[in-house]
Amino acid sequence: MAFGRSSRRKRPVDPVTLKILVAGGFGVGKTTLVGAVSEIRPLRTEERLSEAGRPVDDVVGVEAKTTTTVAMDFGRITLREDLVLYLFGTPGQDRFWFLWDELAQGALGAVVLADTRRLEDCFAAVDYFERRRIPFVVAVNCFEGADLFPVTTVRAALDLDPEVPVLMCDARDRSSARDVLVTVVEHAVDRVERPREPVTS
Ligand SMILES: Nc1nc2c(ncn2[C@@H]2O[C@H](COP(=O)(O)OP(=O)(O)OP(=O)(O)O)[C@@H](O)[C@H]2O)c(=O)[nH]1
Ligand SMILES: [Mg+2]
Repeated sequence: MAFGRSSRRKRPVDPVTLKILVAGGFGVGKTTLVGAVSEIRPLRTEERLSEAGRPVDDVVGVEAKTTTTVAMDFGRITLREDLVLYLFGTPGQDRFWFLWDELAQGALGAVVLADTRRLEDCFAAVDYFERRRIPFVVAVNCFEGADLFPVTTVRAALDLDPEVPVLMCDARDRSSARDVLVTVVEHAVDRVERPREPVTS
């Protein structure tokens, strides 16, 4: 892109704002990721996991977890002076599925966080974005003690289309989480520029 003389002068720009969803199964690190990258104090809607909730809250693999998201997480990150992302973390538990359509409205793209110890927990999120044609990337949150499978294995297990990016991340680490978000934006922009062939039934 050619920059004219006027564009070299420093002046405030109105940034483009994009909405990105951070989705995935229960306890996979969605709230953690939004909190790690957000430059504003993230809005959280955490409730304590109670004994009463044990039968419905499957905490296998995340036994240390004491709270769960009941509505959404919200955060913001400025990727560039002219590009700001609004991040919406979904609740992970099935009983909050009714909130997803509301949260997904207007989203440019999504991150599906996955934990290789419970990979099947992200099937529903992958399905959801595939059906609605919302571009998404799969980010494997590398918990300690979890087997590190190669990207090709994760891709095959989730039966992903070849163009869906899969990457490893640490949801607690700001730069790692930021890399995931950059990948989503790049992938979504790529999809807008090169739309897929319509599915024939
Ligand atoms: N070891 C390790 N722990 C993590 C990582 N990411 C998150 N955690 C921990 O895992 C637990 C779950 O994290 P959350 O961010 O609450 O998960 P969530 O996906 O928002 O959970 P729900 O909203 O209940 O579905 C917390 O105790 C985090 O501290 C990680 O990369 N490594
Ligand atoms: Mg959460």
